[in-house]
Amino acid sequence: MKVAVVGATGMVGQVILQILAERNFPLTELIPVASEKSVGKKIMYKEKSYTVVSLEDAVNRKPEIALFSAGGETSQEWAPKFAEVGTTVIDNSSAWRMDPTKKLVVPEINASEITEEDLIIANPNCSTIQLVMALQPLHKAYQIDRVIISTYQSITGTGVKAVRQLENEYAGKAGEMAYPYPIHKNAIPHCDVFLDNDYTKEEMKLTNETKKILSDDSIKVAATAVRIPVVGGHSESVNIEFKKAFEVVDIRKLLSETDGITLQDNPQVNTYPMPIYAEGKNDVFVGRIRRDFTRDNALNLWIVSDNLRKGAATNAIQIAEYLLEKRFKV
Ligand code: 2RA
Repeated sequence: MKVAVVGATGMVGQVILQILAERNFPLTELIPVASEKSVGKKIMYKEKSYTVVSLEDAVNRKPEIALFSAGGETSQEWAPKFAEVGTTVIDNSSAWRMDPTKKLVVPEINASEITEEDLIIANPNCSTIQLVMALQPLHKAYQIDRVIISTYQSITGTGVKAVRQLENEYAGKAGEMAYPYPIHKNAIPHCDVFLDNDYTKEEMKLTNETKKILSDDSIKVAATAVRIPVVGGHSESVNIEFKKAFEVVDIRKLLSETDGITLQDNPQVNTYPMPIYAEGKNDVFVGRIRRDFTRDNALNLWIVSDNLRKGAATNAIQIAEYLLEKRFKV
C-alpha cells in the first residue's frame, strides 16, 4: 500500500504522519509530498528518514491513497491528477466538500455512501466533524429542527503562523500577524473570511456541511465562529431544537453509546469537556447536557475535540482505514 501525504511538512500533515504510525496503518511505501521549497527535506516516519518529493513525482509513483492537507488551490489542481492514475484522494481542504459529485465523509456517520467510483473524497471542516458526531445520533432519534452553535476555536486551526503570533504576544514581541488583532487576552469573532451575507466562511461551512453530512437540508443552522487563544482543540456551545420530545437521561445514554464520543458530564464534580483534556485524543467529548427550559424539545450541549486529530488527520485516516477493508481488501 503506497500512501502519499500531501502537505507532509505542515501542521496537519505532521499529525497525519503521527497517527498513521500510532494506528500502524499498513503502508509499504510512504511518499511525503510538499511544495517545491520543501522538496528534498527529510522527514522521519517510524524512525526511518524519508525525502520530501514534489507533487509531480508523487503522481508518477501512483500511490493507492493520497492524504491531502495542502490547501484548496493545490487540491483543486492536483487531486484530479492523482485520481487519473487511480489514486484515491482524501482531501482536508474545502475544495471538494460542497461539490455535489463528491462525498463528504465522517466514517461513523456516512462512510457507507462511498462507492468504487469515488476517487476524491472530502474530509469535512474540523468544527463540523465534532458537531455532526454529536448531532447524528440525536437527529436519528428525535429529528433536529434547528441548531444554534457558537464555536471557541483553537489557533492551531489557522496554522503555524497563528501559534507563532500568540507566542510572540506572550513574550511581548512584535511579529507576523495571522489575525487582524492580537489573539492574546482576546476573542476574535472572525474565522476565515467574511462573505456578503455577513457570515464568515467558517460559519457557512458549519451550516452547509452539517446539512450535507446528515443528508437533511431542512435542518436550520445558525453559527457564530470565534477564535480564542487556546491550542488543544475546538469547543462548541450548541443549542438544539428537536421535532420530537426527549428525556435528558435518554440523550445521555444515546451519546454514551455512540462510537467516537466520550461523555464528560458531571457538573457536580466539575466534570465537563475542555481543550486541555481533549488535546492529543481522537474522541469527541460531550458534556454540559441540559434541557433548554425556554423552548419545547430544546437541549444545550458543550462539545470539545482536538481539531488536528478527529477534526482533520484522524478522520481522514479513518476514511482510509474504511477503504482498506471495502476497496483494497487489506
Ligand atoms: C479553522 N476550521 O479552525 C478552520 C480550518 N482549520 O481555522
